[in-house]
Amino acid sequence: MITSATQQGMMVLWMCVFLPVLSASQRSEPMFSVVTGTMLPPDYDNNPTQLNYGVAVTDVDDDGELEMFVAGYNGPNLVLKYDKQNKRLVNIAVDNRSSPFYALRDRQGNAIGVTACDIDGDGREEIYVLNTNNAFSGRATYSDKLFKFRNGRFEDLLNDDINEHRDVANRMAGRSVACVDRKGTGRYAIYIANYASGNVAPHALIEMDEAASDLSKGVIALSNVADQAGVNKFTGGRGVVVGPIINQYLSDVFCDNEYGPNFLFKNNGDGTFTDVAQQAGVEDPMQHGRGVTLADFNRDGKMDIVYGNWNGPHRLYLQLGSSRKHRFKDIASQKFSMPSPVRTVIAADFDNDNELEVFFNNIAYRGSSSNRLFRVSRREHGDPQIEELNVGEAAEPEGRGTGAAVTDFDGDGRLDLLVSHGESAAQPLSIYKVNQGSRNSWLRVIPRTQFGAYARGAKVVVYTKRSGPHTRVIDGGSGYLCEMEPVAHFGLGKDTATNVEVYWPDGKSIARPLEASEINTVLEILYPTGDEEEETPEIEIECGNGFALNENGRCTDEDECTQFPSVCPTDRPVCTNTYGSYKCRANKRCSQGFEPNDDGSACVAQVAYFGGTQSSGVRRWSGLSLWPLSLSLLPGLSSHLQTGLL
Ligand SMILES: [Ca+2]
Ligand SMILES: [Ca+2]
Ligand SMILES: [Ca+2]
Ligand SMILES: [Ca+2]
Repeated sequence: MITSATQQGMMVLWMCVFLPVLSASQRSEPMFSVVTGTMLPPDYDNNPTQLNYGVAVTDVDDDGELEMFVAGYNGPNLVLKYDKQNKRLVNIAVDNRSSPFYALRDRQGNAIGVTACDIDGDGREEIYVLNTNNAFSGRATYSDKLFKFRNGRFEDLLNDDINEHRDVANRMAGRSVACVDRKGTGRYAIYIANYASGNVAPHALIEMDEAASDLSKGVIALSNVADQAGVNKFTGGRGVVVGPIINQYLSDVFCDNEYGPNFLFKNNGDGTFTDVAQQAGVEDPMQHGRGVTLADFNRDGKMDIVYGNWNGPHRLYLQLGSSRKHRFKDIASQKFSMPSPVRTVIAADFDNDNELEVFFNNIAYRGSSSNRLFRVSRREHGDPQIEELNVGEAAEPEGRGTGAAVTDFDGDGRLDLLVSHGESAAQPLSIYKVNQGSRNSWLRVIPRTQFGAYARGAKVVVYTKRSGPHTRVIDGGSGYLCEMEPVAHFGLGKDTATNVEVYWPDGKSIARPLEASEINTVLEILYPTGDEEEETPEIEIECGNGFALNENGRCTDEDECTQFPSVCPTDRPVCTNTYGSYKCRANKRCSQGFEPNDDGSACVAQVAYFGGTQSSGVRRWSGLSLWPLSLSLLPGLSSHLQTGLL
């Protein structure tokens, strides 16, 4: 007998599965082509058919090129390196005990989350792997691993004698991990989004204890500082992303959680954090977060947050407000927010046309579920426009997608996409190349820490002649269980980049003009030591329309309303300064709770502060009476969520 409640649940599922297929207009040219067959054909050594999860992009072998570390769940972790001669990817973590990468395989660990960053300040990134052996939540039967290159090979620091009794070997079932330079020292902490079971397994933050360590002897003592940093909360941890989200340069942390509100941890500047998710309107407490990433979609210099909710509405939270009040509003369109069994979410300019795309990796879960791609284009004086693109062969409707990462492994200036699969079926990895935009210009910027490592969490701004400033954050962990390449990738289309600014997590910054010869290249930018600040650049910095150089040599928004008091026409005399421009509107008075619309022709409700229960994406679905019900409330599904899906 099928009960009516079960039927309702099934209807929801059927809608999840088929609505995206019916609604995708797919008029554009396909974005991705599969190249797995030539780049990484499935085989036992390099691309085994196994359960894989997260992917981190880091320089594992220290040769200056980036590799992809893939978390293997029921098989070894893989380290995929691009072989330039044979134009294919090979796994350098080979099954040979004499290999320096042998320990990275860690066949016993059920690895899901992975992230890399320099925790000890030697300029080389360590690799943190989160394992979830035999547990969905709470205590796991196997420790996480923190691999450091030492004594000619990778070794696990958590297994060192000194760390055995420091309560740092995270034996909890968690999900995502990410790197955060919480004090701007260039020595990173690992943020671990554990999945709590009651009062077991709060979020953890593990870093080197400098006083207890002796770097000259290779002794690295680790501490869990989650308590003192104020992030040791109990929740169903899922996605984590790090960067100057509401701070200008300090690294903040955003977590999208399951069975509980999200966290937006504002960095207080002293290594502690305060959760401001409620004030910012990003708690989304009824939804179950998965993949998350940061991007500045409207190019106002403020980071926006985009994430997927498991079979719930996906969010595109645009950051509003001044530097003191941090508020976000969900601008996801109906198509964009369409619930799906989502895993990783990536924002990147895949076709180098200088507008960002958002890639949703969906897991085929009780039926097929295609991956989807949207372009989010900036609009002058309006919220960005969202259009669905044809994802091409990366749709993989039967793919059991569990993770994905971008990097440009063959160095042609166009991003490549790796998708991992697992969970409910063993599938090999797949590799995609972008078909579109081969004639567009690009620029790749790699900032380094004071120790020479990748500056995860640093902010990179590129100013252009026509499309304004483009802002990127060097990824310290995003997607879902993943970490993208430590590179700020800028598509330029036919535009010209005029100068670049980098802001490190300690507030240090540099600005320098770009020469024509630097377009279509990779720029390494070193941490400023102080001497180079005095140098006078040979060519002048051009900030572009609406921006001017300030006394510190940085491009800043011009306040046209103050500088040119009569800049607005008499029929629209009210001037509002905006980032890179200004707005003029008619003088209209509105009653409390309302504000004039953009042109001052009418009063509209003020952008509310979404106190937390529902945000606009939910309300848009009110036509479908079932949507406000989260799937977890439907009988028969909650137990599956609790036990089956990682
Ligand atoms: Ca390398
Ligand atoms: Ca290191
Ligand atoms: Ca923004
Ligand atoms: Ca694009």
